[in-house]
Amino acid sequence: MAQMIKPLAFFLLLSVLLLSVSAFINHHDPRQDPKKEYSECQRKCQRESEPGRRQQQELEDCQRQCKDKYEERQGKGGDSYPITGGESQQDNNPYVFEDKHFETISTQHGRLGMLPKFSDHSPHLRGFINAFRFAFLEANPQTFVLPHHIDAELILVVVQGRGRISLLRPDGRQSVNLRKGDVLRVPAGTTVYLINRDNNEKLVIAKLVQPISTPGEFQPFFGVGAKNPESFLKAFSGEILEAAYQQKSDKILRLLDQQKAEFVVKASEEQIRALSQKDEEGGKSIWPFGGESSRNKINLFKQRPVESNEFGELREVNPSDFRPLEDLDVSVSFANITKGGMSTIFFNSKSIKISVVRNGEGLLQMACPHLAQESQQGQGGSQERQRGRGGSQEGQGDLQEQVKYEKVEARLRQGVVFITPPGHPSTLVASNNQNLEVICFEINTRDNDKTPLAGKNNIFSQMEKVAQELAFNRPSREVEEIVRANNNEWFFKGPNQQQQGRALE
Ligand SMILES: [Cu+2]
Repeated sequence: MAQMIKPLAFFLLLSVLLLSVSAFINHHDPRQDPKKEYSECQRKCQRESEPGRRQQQELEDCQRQCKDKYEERQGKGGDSYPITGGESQQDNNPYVFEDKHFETISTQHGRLGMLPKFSDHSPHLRGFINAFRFAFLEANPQTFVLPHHIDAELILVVVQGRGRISLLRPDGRQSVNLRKGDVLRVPAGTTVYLINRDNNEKLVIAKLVQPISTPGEFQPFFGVGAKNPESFLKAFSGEILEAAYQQKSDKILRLLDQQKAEFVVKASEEQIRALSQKDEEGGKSIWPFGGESSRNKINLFKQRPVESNEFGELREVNPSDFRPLEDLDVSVSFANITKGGMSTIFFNSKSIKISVVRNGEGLLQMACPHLAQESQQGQGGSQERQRGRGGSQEGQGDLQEQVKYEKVEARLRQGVVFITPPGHPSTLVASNNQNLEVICFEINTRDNDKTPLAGKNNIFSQMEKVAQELAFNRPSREVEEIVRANNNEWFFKGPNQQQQGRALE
């Protein structure tokens, strides 16, 4: 008997140790923040509710307990955190961001939204992606965004609307008209101002931001502004300003105090017209390259599709098409999936993808080994204990982690942002009512392969017959029957109406 207990005790100790080590690595102490604790609790319920593990009733009880605990900590009535059964899955999704995740500065005439550092959202987004941030700018019709620079490299994609951007550099000004689909690089420290030159439509710009001094952190610098934003010139003393501008300092300060509006200012029709000239390029080109690829903008929507059929199309702007993307090693793409269609299941060999839904509704599904490991670690302790009670003698074999994948699923609608890490197979499904339009920034794009797992040229169909037989343990004919049945490439007809309706409800 004692012989049996010893390994068992060692075993329990080891699993407790492993658990605490993994909790330390993930370094989120959920107790610090009731919201986080609530999310954590909900996620745990979800994990433990996999078929066969827990019944629906038990899941609901578990979720209710989380909610009760949360309310208790918040004090009843005072919670602003959205607790609705349907939302909870999305709240806990480490790869998906919705409106509420953005840090937003709203003013009368526009809005600036920024996602927190990815690692702050989830321990699963700790890596290389944190060199970047995602932000968007929204300017109302006929407005002017005050001149500013930031300590970050910027890639802009015009999601919607008609604008004009001016880039100020020591050697001159470049002003470029913007329309939807335009991709533009703004070098770090370039002073820019913008107008929305449309009468009706908002100007919406998605931004990939790469801070250059502190990883993941950057600041705007406004030269003009009174209160919010304040002009950075007001940080200097009167004598310095007088000496620098050779004017009385009160005169300078009076000038700086005139702008009463916040960072987006209403403009008159005449002012907009006066600023809406043809593209003009003063001074040296910002890009020290010759030829076509030195253009300062390119239109994503006008690129010839790299994949296209009746179920969808994919357009791309790569560093080879647009040299200003080269040093950041980023490409930008646009998937337009026909209503009722889906993309193939595929993975990116190297690139990390940040996608934003431009239009439509749909579904994301992705296979993630990390979440599955987390679930296994979360359950390891109780499983061991059960085995212990049952007197199992299986011993060390149980310590082996199983190779498993958890389904990451998210409902997509306009403005939702989601991350697809490299190697993770995923697919997008458009709803039956509307095309699903998605704009993607792909980081680490050099030599990336998009590897299809279904449809024409999928990698299973490229195995030798014998390899197929060995891998699947079935005659090659049977394997081929499945992996070669779908002859479409990249975009397919989606799951049938009924199933999809359920998934998308
Ligand atoms: Cu993962």
